[in-house]
Amino acid sequence: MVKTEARRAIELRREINFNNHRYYVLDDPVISDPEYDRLLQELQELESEYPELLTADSPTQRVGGAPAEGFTQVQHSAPMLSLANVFNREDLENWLRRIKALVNGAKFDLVCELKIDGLAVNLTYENGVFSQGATRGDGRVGEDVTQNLRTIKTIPLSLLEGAPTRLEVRGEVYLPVPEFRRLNEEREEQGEPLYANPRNTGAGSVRQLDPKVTASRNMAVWIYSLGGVNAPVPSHWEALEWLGGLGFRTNPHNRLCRNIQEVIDYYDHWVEARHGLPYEADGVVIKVSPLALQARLGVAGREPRWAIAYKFPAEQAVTRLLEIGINVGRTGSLNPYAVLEPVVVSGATVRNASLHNEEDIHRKDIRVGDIVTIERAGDVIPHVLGPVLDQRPPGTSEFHMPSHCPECGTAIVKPEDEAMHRCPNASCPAQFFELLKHFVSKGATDIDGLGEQWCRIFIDQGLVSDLADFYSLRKDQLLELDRMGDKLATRIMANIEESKQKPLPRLLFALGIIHVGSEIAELLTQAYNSIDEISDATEEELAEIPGIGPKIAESIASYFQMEANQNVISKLRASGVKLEQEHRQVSAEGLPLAGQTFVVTGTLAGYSRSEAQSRIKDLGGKITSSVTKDTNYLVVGESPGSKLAAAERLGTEVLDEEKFVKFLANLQLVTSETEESSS
Ligand code: 1X8
Repeated sequence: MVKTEARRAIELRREINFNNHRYYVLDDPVISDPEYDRLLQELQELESEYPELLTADSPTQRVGGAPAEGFTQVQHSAPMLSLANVFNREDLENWLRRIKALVNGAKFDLVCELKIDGLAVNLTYENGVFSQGATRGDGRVGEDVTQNLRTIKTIPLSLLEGAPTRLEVRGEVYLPVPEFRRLNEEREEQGEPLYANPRNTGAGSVRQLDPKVTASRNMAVWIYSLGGVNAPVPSHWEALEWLGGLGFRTNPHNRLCRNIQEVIDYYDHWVEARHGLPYEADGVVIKVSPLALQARLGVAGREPRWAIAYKFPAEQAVTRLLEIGINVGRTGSLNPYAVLEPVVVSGATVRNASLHNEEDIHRKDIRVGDIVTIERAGDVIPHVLGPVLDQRPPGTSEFHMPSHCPECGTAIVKPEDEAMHRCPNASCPAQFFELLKHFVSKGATDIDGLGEQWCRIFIDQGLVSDLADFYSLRKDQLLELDRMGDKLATRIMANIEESKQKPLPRLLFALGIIHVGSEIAELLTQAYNSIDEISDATEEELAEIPGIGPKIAESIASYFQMEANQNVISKLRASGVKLEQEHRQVSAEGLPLAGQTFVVTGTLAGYSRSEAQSRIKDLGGKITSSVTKDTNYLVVGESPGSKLAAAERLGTEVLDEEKFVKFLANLQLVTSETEESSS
C-alpha cells in the first residue's frame, strides 16, 4: 500500500467527520448530500481495497446521529438500518445477481419505492393508539419526538380496525416542497438567511423542542415498513397493503416488480418524473418482497442484504464564475453570491448560486474567472461545489471580502466566532432598505400599496430615515413624488393609518429584531402583553420562555438596549401605533391543559418553579400569580405560604409535587425525567 492512500483515508475521514457534525448535530450542512455520498463512497472503496486502512472509528463504521440534548433517548426494539447505495445499472445488476446466488436461485418479486429525502422515524402503537415516535438517531438509539410527531396530520393517532396490541412502523417524515418554499418566502421577507433545502429544514422542525413549531410547518409522512414486530402477511408488498388498511399513509407510487427490467423502467421513469413530486426523492429503494427471503438474506453490518437504494444522479453543470457579488442583508450580514454565465440545470436557467461565506470560498478555493461546478440538490438556490482546477485561467487571485461596506462604506467587522462579515452601521441604507421592505411586508405591518420601489424612493428622497418616520408622512409629501397619484396616495395614507392597530405579534415581528421571526414573536406575546414589558425583561427572563433559547434572548435584550431602537419605539408610540395587547395570545387549542389555569408556589424538589410553569404552559395551561376563583389547580412545593390557604378557602384543587408528577403522567405526556422523579 502506498503512503498517498493512507494520507487520503485520513483526509477523507476528517472531512466526513466534519460534515457529519454539520449535518447531524448542527442541522447545517456545508456540502450537498451527493458530495457527501461521494466522499463516503471513496473512503469505503479505499478501505475495502486496503483493509489495513480501516480504523474502528472510521465514519464508514457507523451511520451518524448524536441525539440532541433535551430529548429522551429511545432504544429501538430492532435496529433501524441504513441502505447500501448503488449509482448505476451495473452495480444494481451485480447486487441482484449476488442475492439470487445467496437464495440458491429461488424466484422472488421486488418492490420498488421512492426513496424519500426526509427524516426516518419509528412509530409505536399500543392497542391501536400512537404511543411513541422516535428518530432513527444512530440506528440503535434515537430521540423521543412523540410530541412533535403528534402534530403531523398524516400520522394517525389511532388506527382502524384490526390493529395488533403492539405495532411498530417505520417511515420518512418530510417537509413538502411547497411548505418549504412558503417558509423561505417568509424568511426572505424577514431578512433571515434562507433554509438550504427541505430535508434539513424538515429534520430541524422535528428535532427541536417546541411542538408548536413542528405543528406550524405542515409536515407529512410516508410509511414504508414494519418496525421490530412480526407481520401477519408473507411479503413486504402485502405488508404495505396491510399497513394501508390500518390507516397508514403509504406511497401510491410503490410498485411490485417481477423482474429487473421493470425495476429499471421504474427508475428511468422517476429520474425525470421526480421533479413533479411535491416532496424530494433522491433515489429508488428496491426490496426483496418475500419476508422469508428477507430473513434468509439477513443483514451485513448495518445494511440489509435484501434492499438497496439506487440513487438518482445529482443535477450538476459547469459554467464560468463571472463575478462574486455581495448582498447586504437586513441585519448587516454580507452575503457573497456567484454571478454565473447562465446555464441550464434540470430545466431551469441558473444565473446565480450561493457562496456561503469567505471561509467556505477559501476552503473550496473558488476564484473569479474559474470554471465551476454547480449543483441543484433540491436547493432553492443552487450552490457552487468548487472549481475545475485544470481549467483555471492564468492570473486569478484569492477572493477577499471587502474591508468596507459596499453600500455605505463603513468598516466591516467579523466576530471571531461567526462565519459572517457584518456592516455594523445600523443606519446603513442597504440595511435600512431591507428593514423597511420587511416592516411593510405581509405578515408584518402589511402596508398595502408600498412595494420595494416606493421604499427605495422614500429613502432616497429623505422622507423616511427610521421606521417610525412612516407615521409622520403627509399626503402632500407623497403627492410631490413622480408617478404618485391622488388615489394611490389616499390608499397609502389609509393603509398606514390602519396598520397602527395591527396585533402585537405582527408589530414585534415587523421591528426586524435579529432571530425574531413570526413564530418567536408569537411566543413573546404569549408571555408578555406589551413592547414595554418585553423591553423591560432581562435576558435571563426571556430565555426562560419555552422555545426561546439564549441566543434569541440575547438578541432581543440587546435590541432594546440600543438607544436608537428605544427612540424608534417612542416615536411609534407618539404616532399612535398600538404597542400592547389586551389579552395574551392563546394558541393552546387542542393541547390537554387548554383553558385550565394554574398557580405554582413553594419550592419543588424535582423542578425549578419556572420549569414546572413551562411544563404546564407547554401543555396549553395558563399560569397566573395569585389564586382566585378562576384558578383550577394550585401546585405546591415546600413552604407554600398564603396561597395554599387561599386555595383551601376557595376549594381550588391542590397538587403536591407527587400528585403533580402523576397528573402530568396521566396526560401521557411524560418525559423520562418526570418518570424518574415519580418512581
Ligand atoms: C430509507 C428510506 C426508505 C424508503 C423511502 N425513503 C427512505 N429514505 C422506502 O423504503 N420506501 S427505506 C430506508 C431505510 O431502510 N434506511
